[in-house]
Amino acid sequence: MKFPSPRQVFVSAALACPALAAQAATVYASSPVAQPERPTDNAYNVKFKADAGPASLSFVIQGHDTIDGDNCCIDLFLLTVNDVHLFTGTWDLGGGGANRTIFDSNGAQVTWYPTRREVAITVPITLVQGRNRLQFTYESPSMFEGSERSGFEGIGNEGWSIGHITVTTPD
Ligand SMILES: [Ca+2]
Ligand SMILES: [Ca+2]
Repeated sequence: MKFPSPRQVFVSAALACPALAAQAATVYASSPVAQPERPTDNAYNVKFKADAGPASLSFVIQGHDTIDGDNCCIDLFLLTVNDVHLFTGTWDLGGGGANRTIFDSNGAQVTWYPTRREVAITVPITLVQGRNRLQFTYESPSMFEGSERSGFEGIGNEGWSIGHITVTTPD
């Protein structure tokens, strides 16, 4: 017996009910204006109201100057949603070093654009009823995995910003 693939099921449902297909409600979208450059060891918080349930969060990290992957001078990006830490990664966004996903509890899709010094991330999240909080953080540790790193470098050497933040629900 051959079962249809999930994609076939989706296409069939879309044809049967076009109004239901490809409709995602946007519950939060950031301003299209680019965020200012931030130093590392710094967090950016977003708060919005929503109904409880599953959602998808997308955003783009922009590196400035020499944000590092895993090297002497590692910089770590962390995502926390409603006080639950979901993701930690590090990428070469101008400073060199290895790209690594260090923690990823929800199965994030991560795309690295080295020439633009950008990383695009889409990750499933769970919204709570009422106020929800997204926290985006970049850290420059002076010690990581048992070895000394260079720590904070500061704007002019390295900075970051976050943009294109959207939260959509499957309705
Ligand atoms: Ca650097
Ligand atoms: Ca660094």
